[in-house]
Amino acid sequence: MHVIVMGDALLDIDRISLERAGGRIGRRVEYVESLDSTNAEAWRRIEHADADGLVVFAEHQTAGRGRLGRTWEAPRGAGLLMSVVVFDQPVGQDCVANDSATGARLGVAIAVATCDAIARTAGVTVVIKWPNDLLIGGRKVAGILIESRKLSDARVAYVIGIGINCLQHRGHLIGPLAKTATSLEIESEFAIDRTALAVEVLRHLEEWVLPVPAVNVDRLRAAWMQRCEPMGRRVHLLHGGKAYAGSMIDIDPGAGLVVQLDEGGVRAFSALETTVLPSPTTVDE
Ligand code: BT5
Repeated sequence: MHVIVMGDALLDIDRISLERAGGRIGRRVEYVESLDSTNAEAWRRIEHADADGLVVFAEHQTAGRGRLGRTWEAPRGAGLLMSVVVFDQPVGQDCVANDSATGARLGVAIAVATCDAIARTAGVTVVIKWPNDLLIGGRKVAGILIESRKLSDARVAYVIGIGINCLQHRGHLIGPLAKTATSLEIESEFAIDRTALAVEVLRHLEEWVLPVPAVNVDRLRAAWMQRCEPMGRRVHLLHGGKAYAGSMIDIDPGAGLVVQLDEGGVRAFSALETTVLPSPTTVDE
């Protein structure tokens, strides 16, 4: 892990709290300068009765996690590293639907919200790559990790982890990331204010994520389709130990990515159970 201090502009947690006053997401904001993982910290704090809407921020993670055991790397102070806790039952309202598709719809809503927050703050065009990557010019600028657990009172808790590359220069993106990753500092013509970006992400999550259990699936699908990689693009996927190749044809917010398979037939792949494989360059790039 390369630790590079990115100057003294730490996240302004007081400003974030103030901006989120009255909202559900960000009603409690915690800041730990350095920790293992903001997602891990959010789970540690979830036992507190009042955790719904809690957001944990950090400047540095020693064990930042991606999906499926992968890692998230960011120099100290360079990224926006945050985790948001959402319970499936809105505070003070009737219990909402809690079907298995809620998690999948949540993934779509979070990607749309984060995509818009970045685009708005940094003035860049961001594209969603299924299931959870946000790209600028084909390079990953942000990743999303959604974890869920059933609580003892039968509610489901979600921890939404978001990592956004903000202040990294090209020299900070080392090893394989040199070719695959980028940052807002590299891509935007504006000075990047991580605090303003944090506020914007929370605001967009409130707008997109909270209505998810009751949301109109067509609206979610349309939002994704406006922001995603072009349909028709080829994909190589691993699901249930078997590799699949085909062309993306649709997103089903409840079921996943819909693919026209080379072997014939159409099938949906759920984000939770599917790994996107690198495509052979001769075929895809
Ligand atoms: C993700 O996983 O993209 C989800 C990343 C979520 C990170 C946030 S940070 C705050 C919160 N707390 C946590 O502990 N995690 C969340 P995945 O699709 O598995 O992508 C991981 C892969 O992305 C790695 O294997 C690398 O190839 C690549 N990668 C790692 N760090 C990167 C970075 N800073 N920028 C771009 N790509 C990166």
